[in-house]
Amino acid sequence: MSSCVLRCIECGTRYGIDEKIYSCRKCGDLLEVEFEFREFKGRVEKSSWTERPLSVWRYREVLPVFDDSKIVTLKEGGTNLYGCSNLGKHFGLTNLYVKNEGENPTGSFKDRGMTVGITRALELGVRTVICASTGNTSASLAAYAAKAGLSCIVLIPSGKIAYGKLAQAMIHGARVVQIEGDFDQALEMVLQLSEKHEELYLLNSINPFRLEGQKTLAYELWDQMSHVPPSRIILPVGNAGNISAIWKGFTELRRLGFIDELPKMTGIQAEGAAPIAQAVKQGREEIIPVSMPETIATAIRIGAPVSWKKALRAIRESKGTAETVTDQEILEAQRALARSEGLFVEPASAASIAGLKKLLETGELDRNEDIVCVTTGHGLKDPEIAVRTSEEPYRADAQTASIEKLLGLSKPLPLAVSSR
Ligand code: AN7
Repeated sequence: MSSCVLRCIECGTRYGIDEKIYSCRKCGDLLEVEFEFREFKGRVEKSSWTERPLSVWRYREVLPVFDDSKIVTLKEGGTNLYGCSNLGKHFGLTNLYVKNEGENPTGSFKDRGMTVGITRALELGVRTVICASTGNTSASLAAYAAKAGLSCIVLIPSGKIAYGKLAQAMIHGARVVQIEGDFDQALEMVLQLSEKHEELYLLNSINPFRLEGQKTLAYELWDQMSHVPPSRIILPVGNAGNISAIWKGFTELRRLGFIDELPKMTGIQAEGAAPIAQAVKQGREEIIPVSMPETIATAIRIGAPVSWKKALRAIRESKGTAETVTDQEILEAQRALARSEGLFVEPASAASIAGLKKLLETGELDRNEDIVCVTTGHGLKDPEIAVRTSEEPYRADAQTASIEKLLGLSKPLPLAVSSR
């Protein structure tokens, strides 16, 4: 590990890496981990990375962890990159890939951040971790806290969290608090609680160490694509940590001299919860929070994304864009991916595919681009939606004859007659 500091993204004030702070004391803006890359060069070798398994910790040298003995891992990262020629053909695309983050240990990309965040919690000597969540963050935090022997508190919006995620937080032993309010209110509360109570360590994506883990998606993609990053990355955006983290990963690869071209970061939001996409479309410097966010993709039902400034910078600096999609478009995309590629992703994740379709229709994408859609969470997180939006199962009594009749198998098959 090389030396690093925490740096305010707005006023540039630097803080020691061991300070337990979540925002700049001078201007209140977001912090990020900044590496001293000059002394890094020559020490980080592509070849030493390739000897290790594809995973978050393959990139150990660019992760801000100081004591290897404290690393808490459930073997996160190393998710597959699928060439999606069936769906690609359907859209008229030559190179479409899906990076399937649902393959992480708790079924979402959050695990990349939690392995680093929880390790950091151990290094700081805290006993209790806390987060607000639309579901996946709480599932991931609960699992990693369990592995680390820490106690865990999660605040979730009542009734608006997918069942699989709730089950995970509960079985891993988190203290789950359902609040009468939405995610944005829950986040506001954990921010206040962690400022007030020194013993709580906040692991939402405002915590820069979490984003350090999540940036490894960029490093992995670069490795999986023979060291040539795609021209565009499309991903769902909620609290906007992930798009910011992935962009940071790519800019670091450039600073390390490993790449020249950077991908266009393209964020997709649900129509009813799209403050960032609206700011991009309207060319505004700031977002206008959405007060009553609504979408079937509960993971991204967020009206006041904390990392909005990092995300807008990522989108603009990369010459990317942002788009909104309707719930209907999200569900159609979920089904299309499941039926053409065999990949079952949760609705929020399918927003990336729905966004791709929409950007092709509006002519904003070039059909020859190398496009990677990031699918952020597994479909089994939210089985209710899949059941509700699919054809009902047939019903039959337990008789072979009934099934033959039902499926039209009762007549003997006609003999094959050669047409030649
Ligand atoms: C499947 O779990 O915010 O833009 O509290 O679960 O980095 O917030 C989840 C977010 C995309 C958005 N896809 O990522 C939470 C939470 C899935 C998600 C996002 C989430 P960010």
